[in-house]
Amino acid sequence: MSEAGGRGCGSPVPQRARWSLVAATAAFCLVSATSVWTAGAEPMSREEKQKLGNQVLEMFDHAYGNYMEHAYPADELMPLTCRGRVRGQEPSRGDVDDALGKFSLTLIDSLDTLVVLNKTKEFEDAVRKVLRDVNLDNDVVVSVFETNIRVLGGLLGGHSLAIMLKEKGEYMQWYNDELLQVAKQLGYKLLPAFNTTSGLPYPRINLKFGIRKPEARTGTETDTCTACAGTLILEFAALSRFTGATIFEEYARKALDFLWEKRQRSSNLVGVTINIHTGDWVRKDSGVGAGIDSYYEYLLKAYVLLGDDSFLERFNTHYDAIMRYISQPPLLLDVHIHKPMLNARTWMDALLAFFPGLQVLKGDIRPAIETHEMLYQVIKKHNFLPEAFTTDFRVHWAQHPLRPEFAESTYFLYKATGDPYYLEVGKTLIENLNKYARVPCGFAAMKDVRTGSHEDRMDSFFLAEMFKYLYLLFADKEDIIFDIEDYIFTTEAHLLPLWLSTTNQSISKKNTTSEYTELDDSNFDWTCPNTQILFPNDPLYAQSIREPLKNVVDKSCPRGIIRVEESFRSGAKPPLRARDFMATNPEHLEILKKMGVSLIHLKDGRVQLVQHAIQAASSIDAEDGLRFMQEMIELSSQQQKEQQLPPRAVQIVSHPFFGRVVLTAGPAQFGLDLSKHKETRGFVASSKPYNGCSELTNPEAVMGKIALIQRGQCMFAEKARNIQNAGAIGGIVIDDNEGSSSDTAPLFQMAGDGKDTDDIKIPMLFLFSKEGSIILDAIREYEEVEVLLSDKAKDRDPEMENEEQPSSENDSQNQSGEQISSSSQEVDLVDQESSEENSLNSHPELLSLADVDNAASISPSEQTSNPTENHETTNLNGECTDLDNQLQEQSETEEDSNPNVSWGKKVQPIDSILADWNEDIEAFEMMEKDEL
Ligand code: DMJ
Repeated sequence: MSEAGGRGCGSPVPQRARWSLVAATAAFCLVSATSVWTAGAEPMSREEKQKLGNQVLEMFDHAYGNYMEHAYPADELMPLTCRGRVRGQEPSRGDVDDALGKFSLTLIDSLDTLVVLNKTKEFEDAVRKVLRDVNLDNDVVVSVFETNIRVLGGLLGGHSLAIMLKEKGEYMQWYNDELLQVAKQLGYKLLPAFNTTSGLPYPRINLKFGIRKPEARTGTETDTCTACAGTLILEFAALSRFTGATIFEEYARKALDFLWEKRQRSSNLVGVTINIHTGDWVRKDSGVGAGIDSYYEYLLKAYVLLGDDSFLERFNTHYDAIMRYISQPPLLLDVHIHKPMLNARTWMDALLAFFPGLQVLKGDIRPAIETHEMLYQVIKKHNFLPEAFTTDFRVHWAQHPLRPEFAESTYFLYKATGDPYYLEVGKTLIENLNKYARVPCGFAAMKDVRTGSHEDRMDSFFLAEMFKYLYLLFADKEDIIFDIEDYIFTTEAHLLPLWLSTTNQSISKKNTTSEYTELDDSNFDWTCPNTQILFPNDPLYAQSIREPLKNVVDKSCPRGIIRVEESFRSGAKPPLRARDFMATNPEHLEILKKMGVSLIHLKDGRVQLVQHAIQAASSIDAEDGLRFMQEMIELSSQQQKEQQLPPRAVQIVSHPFFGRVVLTAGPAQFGLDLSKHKETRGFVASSKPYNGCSELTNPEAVMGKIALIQRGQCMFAEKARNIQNAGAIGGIVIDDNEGSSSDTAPLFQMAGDGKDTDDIKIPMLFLFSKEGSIILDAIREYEEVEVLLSDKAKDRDPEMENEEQPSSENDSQNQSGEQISSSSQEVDLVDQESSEENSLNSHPELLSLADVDNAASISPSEQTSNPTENHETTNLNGECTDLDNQLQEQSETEEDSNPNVSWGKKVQPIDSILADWNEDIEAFEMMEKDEL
């Protein structure tokens, strides 16, 4: 972002860097705004900034130190079990593991962070370790994308700063481009991935055997993600320019050229996945988050680094399309590339949080401020950005692997606006990390932001990016030993020097195509953005943009997206909404018929809906039917979700954990409901027999405690009754399946025994074996281990450390007095896990759409409301207004800006509707299959 800005607007600029300064100086010019800041959020004192900077350093030491002590030379630290994650030795987590190549990933990814954080001595040691220990010739299949951004990028970032330090004359005097040589070896190892006719790389490669050979175990893939193929140019070009070996830059350029060729020509958008042989779009949904994000980032940054106009022209063309279709400030919503007016989903993913930072680089500050503010409010609600959240800001996917994108955008916005508000945002990020993610052995990813439970994982990008951006946010120029403005950040926040643009330029010259001269560049700004325009003499500019959004999350009404039914506008009767539908209402049945939807009563009492568009009374009715079906699917899945109990948390509160380790636990459909009652706290004790399937032989040991029981051999309810009879105040069932973990297996609810379970009064939770063994190990080491069973991890402020621990005796008296009244029942069945089918059966009024043969005819053509929604929508002041009024107001502006919006009225031949639907269906099914 601020790269190149050090030269500043108006300083002599080499010809090649014409726009790179524009992009970069959007931020640089604005940086100067920091010094004239006079109003808005309270300015932060230098002392406070230094204090926060020091806190970041301490946190980095905690993360890096634990990795080096307990995990190195493994790729990553497992912070809960305090050991290294070695691929093959842990249960596979699927694609996530493709980043791990047995090449000490975290060490390499951390190299340039060490220099940014002023840890030059540690950097010197780390470089020596890389040169001594890292082996790139492992028989492992790795992701080309991840290896490029994290390992090649890490080596090049390390090299860039090593030569900078050497030149300064104090450190790294022995350095002789060794990291660059390792980078070059790695570059050559990745090249076979490009052996496709399209030039798009295979997504994976075997580091030792390459691709396609039988030993390689890879090379049969046909698809890759757009970001995977389009995020190579910075590292590959840097490698070429550092070494003079042009082949790397050539290959990366070819892949980018191909993607550009394949953009959807009418929308200028790209899909999420592409066939690497045919170039067909496999997933036709398009956004700025997962699967596409860094493709856009690299087009703009390739221009900044390489000064090649074609990259800027491509970026601007895409940016224009993004702002036209995807940007719905403050939201960024995926659309279909071939029908960009139609939203492809009703949720956003966390990766898009990088986009405001990229908008700063482009110089488009207003939407950056808006989206960032919306994201910040989601964070304030959930402490972290959940992996995905809905348009009405509910959690869609609850994990958070300590992603740095939001910190990145915060840093860039601070550089651009100088608004101390962004320093306060950074302070909140630091506090939340320490409060909720810090564990005794590093920082653990959040398994579920709602419960505060952890995953045994600390990804390398946490060290590569998070600490860099947070440190830089609070640092003044003199706090960094080099000029950060002379470098560009890769997508993994590795630093590449801008002087590369004038080095070994032969490749760009050779490949210059003429196509781009035909593009209309009238909307391009070739000059340095003027802060007077971006911040029209108003130091409160950023605040004035944030102000209307300040309650957008809290006060949001479920968002019924306003691509509104034409019938509302015309005064005609609104079409039937899924949420209003009643199978007993004859008028509704009549409407269904008109829409081509038939209703089938299944034998088990459920109702199934099937749509045959061809049977609809008109194409408009068919479209209404289509939307109705889509709404019904969402409603049904929403209801199913609501019936599933959310996961629970087991928090170890005794010394030395003090509440810092939170384990994800499965709930039980019987016993004390932790979401309604106070949490249960007590010391743990293993039951005898361990399976808890008969009367306990050690009631004195479990009395007043939380009993640990092994899964299996009898029903969960029976175990609960046995430990309850022995006086336990709660139970934790630990999976008997060795090595199982909530990281790799879906959590489930413990079902009852099919009989009345009201007699079970104590809370019961389930832990997979790995999580369970954290408690068992703790008992071995510390004997007395106290845990808290709850629906959400409780504050683990230092008070927890000082808090007087309630005695287990007292607990037991309270609990047993109030809650225990047991009557044991004998059953001789095996454990039953609840399933979706169970919940559907027990709620026969639910519609089952799972096996609708024409579920296919259900298209994500329009964003729908959630089932609890009233006729309300959200305005940006955060107030709920009556939909009818709002629609009136909106209709004019929408129609002005968006002529296609009245699609309900368009008369389209049924064949073409069907053809379109089929496309939607494919895209929809794909999305369902491989979301993120
Ligand atoms: C990082 O590895 C990179 O930023 C990448 O582009 C996508 N996101 C992860 C961290 O979230």
